[in-house]
Amino acid sequence: MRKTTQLRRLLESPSLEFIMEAHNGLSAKIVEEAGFKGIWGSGLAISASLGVRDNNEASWTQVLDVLEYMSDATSIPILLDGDTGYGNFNNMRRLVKKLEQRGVGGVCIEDKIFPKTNSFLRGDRQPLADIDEFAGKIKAGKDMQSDDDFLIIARVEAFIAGWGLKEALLRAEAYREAGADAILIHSKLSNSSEVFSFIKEWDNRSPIVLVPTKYYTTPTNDFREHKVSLVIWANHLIRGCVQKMQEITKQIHTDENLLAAEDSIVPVKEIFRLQDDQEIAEAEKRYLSNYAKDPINAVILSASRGKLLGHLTSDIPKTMLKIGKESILARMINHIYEHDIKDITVVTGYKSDKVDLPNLNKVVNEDYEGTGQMVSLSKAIDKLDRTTLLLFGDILFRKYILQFAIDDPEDVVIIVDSKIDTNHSNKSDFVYATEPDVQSYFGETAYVNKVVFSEPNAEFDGEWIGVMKLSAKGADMAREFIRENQDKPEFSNLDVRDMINWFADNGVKVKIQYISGHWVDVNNISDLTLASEF
Ligand code: SPV
Ligand code: MG
Repeated sequence: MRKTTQLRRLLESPSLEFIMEAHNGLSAKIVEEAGFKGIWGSGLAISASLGVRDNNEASWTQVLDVLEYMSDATSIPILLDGDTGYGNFNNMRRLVKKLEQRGVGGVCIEDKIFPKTNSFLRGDRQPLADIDEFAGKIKAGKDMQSDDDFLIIARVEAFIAGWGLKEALLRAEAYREAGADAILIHSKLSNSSEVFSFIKEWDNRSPIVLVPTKYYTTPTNDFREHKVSLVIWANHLIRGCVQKMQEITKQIHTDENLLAAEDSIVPVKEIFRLQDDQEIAEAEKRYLSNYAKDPINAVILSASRGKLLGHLTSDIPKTMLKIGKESILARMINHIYEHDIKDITVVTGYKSDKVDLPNLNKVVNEDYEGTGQMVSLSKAIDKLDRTTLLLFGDILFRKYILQFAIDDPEDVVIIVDSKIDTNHSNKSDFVYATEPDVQSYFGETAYVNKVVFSEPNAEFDGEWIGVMKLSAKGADMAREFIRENQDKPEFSNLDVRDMINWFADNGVKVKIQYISGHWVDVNNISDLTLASEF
């Protein structure tokens, strides 16, 4: 429905309706999200947000530019506080034309003299417009509008200027006859006696609009009983955000850091949401040809200390242990870079501050001691929004191994070493597969039947090395698994193999890419020696 029609329906609906102040695109969006059916484009709030006074210091085209952002950001109508119409009848005509072009639902003009002053400032000294001149301005606006539903509301300032009820009624009637769609009767009293006395005499000649900023203690039901059509909450967003901005700047200035501030403001991702970044992400898929490549995320689980490595990990997590000149993690990251994957997230825990490589997204599993791998992975759940490589942070492997995982088009792929070293007694993730490695030479595809945490044993088909690829769909399924389970108490103990088993048990095929050696994991001192030779 056209915004003009929406606004007219609000005004003419039999029940009391409400619109709320906004002063830019963002606040307009917040008003719409809160459930309001219309927006008040407040002169006070827009001028304040621009850092100028409510005295027509911002030009009418500058106000128009703000309105364009507000209108573009929302699907509900805006009623502009058009002050005095920014000039005479001719300026009013031009204003109406431009507002219609920008999808604004209507305008309210007040019977004062340009440049105006806010009604709550020196009201008694404010001169009122000549009645006939103002009525002509309304008529000019009505004649100019091309959309019949565009609203022109006349705001009567007789009470503000101290002229009383008789003058208010005289003016309102002249404006109604000139074509005004409604009367906004304004008052600066702290009670509603003036506006209610007006409403009584007005006797429903046309819809009534109120701005109860000063008489805010009047119960809303009293407005209903007086058959008010529209109430404007005129400046409460600008006042609310000024308070918050003052608090937060004071805090940051005093603290010289962001710690306390961070907890009392919205996260950056809420800003992205309000900006509708999601839409651009989807549009990129449609319109950017190289987006089809679907950039890949890598998530490395590196939260654990590596207790079996004793004093070597007393001050750093094992992922930061140096093998030759570089840490395990640095080597892994270099491998990942070679596959043109730039978005790498490391889940840290033990001695998280020691994981300080450049260009890393770091998320922390604080409870790394009391939780399993799935809790760590859940910390990076936002990364599971596209093809994702999942890696354990304590392995070294030859480069081709990642290529195997990346190139396989299936949704869930794990790398399994079919060469089982039964002399090696560490417990690890061993796999029962639908096919052993030898069958893959004959073109058979192997899938996981089950992964068990066990000592090595010849009956297994291989050892999962801690590398997994999830396609965008696979990543979706992993995210679903996390969402469905993370509130259950047993989630804290789950490891990635439990998710693999859940996939296998629920009909999601987990493809195996077999390798034979060419990797090591670092669990104890002898692994470290092996790794150095690797
Ligand atoms: C505004 O919001 O700018 C108004 C209403 O004109 S008031 O400030 O209450 O006069
Ligand atoms: Mg105003």
